[in-house]
Amino acid sequence: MFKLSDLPYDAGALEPHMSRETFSFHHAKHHAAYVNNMNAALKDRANAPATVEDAVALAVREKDQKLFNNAAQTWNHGFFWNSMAPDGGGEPSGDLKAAIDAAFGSTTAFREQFAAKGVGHFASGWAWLVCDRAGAVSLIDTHDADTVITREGVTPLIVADVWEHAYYIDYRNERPRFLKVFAESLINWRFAESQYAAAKAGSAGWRYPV
Ligand code: MN3
Repeated sequence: MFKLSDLPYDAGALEPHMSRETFSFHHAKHHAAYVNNMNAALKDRANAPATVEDAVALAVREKDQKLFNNAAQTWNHGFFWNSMAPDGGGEPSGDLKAAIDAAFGSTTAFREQFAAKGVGHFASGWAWLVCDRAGAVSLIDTHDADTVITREGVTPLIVADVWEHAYYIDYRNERPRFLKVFAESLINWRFAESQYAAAKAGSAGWRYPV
């Protein structure tokens, strides 16, 4: 049985950008429900996976959409909490900063293009900053529960949840305002840099805690 992963900060730590009330629903109810539903989908299986990453891979192999939706959403939310930090107004540095400048022109241009990627995504899903094995960074959006961890050679650096439940309490219907705040004031650049270093070293990066 997998557990709901803890937040890496206090539920009030991202205020005023993301409220304690949002976390009381988004983490304690939405994320928790995905974990519970994943566990229910895995109950009584002989080949029970040892990690959430393995549960996602199993769902892909067996074309089990219900398991995939709940396992991928469990993973994506754990990654999303780590993609934000209370001091998130900072800047990327080092190799990651150089890769962002090469791909987008500047950190400011990255922030605008990342927000635009999330705004332009139709309906529910996720906006990602990813890198390839050579260290080149790019933007990807995925629909519903879809995740980039099933993609060969792709390492996620940052993700923004663009499901309405991610922003409706704090921003109502204003997804563009939420994504502007995310891109400018919430990104955990030290986490993105650790993911970037892992990708370049050929290692796995962040894993959902078990
Ligand atoms: Mn969500």
